[in-house]
Amino acid sequence: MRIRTSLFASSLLLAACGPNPSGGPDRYDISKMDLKPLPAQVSNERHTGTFAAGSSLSTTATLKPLDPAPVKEVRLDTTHKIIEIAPGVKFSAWTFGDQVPGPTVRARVGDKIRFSMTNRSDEPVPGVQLTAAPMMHSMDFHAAMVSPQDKYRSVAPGQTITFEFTLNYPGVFMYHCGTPMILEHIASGMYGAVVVEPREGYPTKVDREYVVIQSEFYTKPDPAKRKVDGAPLYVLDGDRLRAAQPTYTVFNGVHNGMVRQPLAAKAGERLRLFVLNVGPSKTSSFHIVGTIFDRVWFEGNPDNQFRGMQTVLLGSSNSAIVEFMIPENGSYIMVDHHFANASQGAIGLISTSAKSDEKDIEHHNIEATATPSDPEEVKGKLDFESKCLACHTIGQGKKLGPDLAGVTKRRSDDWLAKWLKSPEKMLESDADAKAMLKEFGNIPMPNQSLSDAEIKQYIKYFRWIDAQSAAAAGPHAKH
Ligand code: HEC
Ligand SMILES: [Cu+2]
Repeated sequence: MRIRTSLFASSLLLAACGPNPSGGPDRYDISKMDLKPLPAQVSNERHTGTFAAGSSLSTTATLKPLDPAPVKEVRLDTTHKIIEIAPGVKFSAWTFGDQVPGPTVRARVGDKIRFSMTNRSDEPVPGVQLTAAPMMHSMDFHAAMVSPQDKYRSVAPGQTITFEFTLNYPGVFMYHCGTPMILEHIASGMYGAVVVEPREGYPTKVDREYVVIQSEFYTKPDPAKRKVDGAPLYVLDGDRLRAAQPTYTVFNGVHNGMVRQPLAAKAGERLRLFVLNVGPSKTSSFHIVGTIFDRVWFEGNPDNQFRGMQTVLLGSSNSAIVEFMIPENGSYIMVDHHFANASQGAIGLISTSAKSDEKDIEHHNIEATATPSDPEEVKGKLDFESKCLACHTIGQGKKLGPDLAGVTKRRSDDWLAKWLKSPEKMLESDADAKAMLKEFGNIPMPNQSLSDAEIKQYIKYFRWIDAQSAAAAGPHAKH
């Protein structure tokens, strides 16, 4: 009797979801789709004013709720502008909607997107005279089913293209510039996401929704040594680009951006992330430390469902919706589990404390979000985050190695320089180093092959940290 009931229940489920081979209604019935969009229009009219417009657009990681209008007017103009990939790293980028990644479009199956784009790559950026030369650009929506030769045409600076299409499949779709060299246009920042909900909405309820877009940057210092606001300008490194050797791999356009500004959540909540891997050339092994994906909808379509996953593998332009619980208070770490990519900046936090790790700030009096201003200190901080965080923390207690908050108080600059140059020599000859080795379970710190210039930057960064906490502590310092 038990068996019969559950068989009955599962056949009901089968009938209710997905294309049904036995002849039931197919929700992706081609004969019911709009596959006859009007031809694209190209004009010499230049749009002025805001670079991105439309009530379906979200410009940050927080995804706005669905706008119910069945026709979505979307404007994403292209610009050339300087963006900041990491603190102090100013990069000459090309954009949709004047930001990288471009704004996220949210719509529903059956909705029509009425798109327009003016190529404004020839407009000077206020206050900056350094942007790249004007350039042809185009728009390729993976969410559309249209003739690329018509809709994805390149338009010249000053021209406007408009076209419309109907959304036939749910998913999280990439959009990008399709003008040759496509690789260069994507690597310069021309991409974003379209979230298409199923016609009937998602089958689950969640408390918060965020968009996480992974992408690579390939940078080199400007050969002409130009500067922006006193900081060196970085430009696209074509050799690294073709060799698929990024300098930064990031979430939402910024190196460790969501470490400095974590996404908010509360214990007990259910979250939905819309995750897109742009590439252009690397895969992402998307994982969140501390939880399990209750549901994964590969490519953002609930028909492609996995349960209880630890990691989702995303090729270039693949996506997924992942849903999970925040089990208890803490900071849950989003990473590309290809750790070489994570060490280049593909790390972010979902945190239950708005000011992340409040306890530790109180303890060590360091603002978690504080960033030094001196370029050498900034370099030290970035290098520290990518090379040393595996074994050290600053103000969060010991890991494999000591907590480095206060290290400039217990060691001289000379000692630190010698240690960083050659820990193995120090462990042979220096009594303090030997004592430390003993305290850390006889695990020696591996030589990090640092240059003298890098060592100087680390020490400057450690000095800056200790100066911060001394200033914040004032006369009431506890230790
Ligand atoms: C694989 C783990 C590991 C990595 C990576 C690592 N360290 Fe260490 N570090 C240690 C250990 C362990 C010690 C403690 C001494 C020992 O046991 O050799 C240490 C000690 C230190 C000390 C001395 C601390 C004190 O209190 O005197 C400094 C400074 C330091 N590391 C800096 C760095 C920097 C900068 C980097 C990144 C370039 C780095 N470490 C990368 C493991 C590591
Ligand atoms: Cu382009």
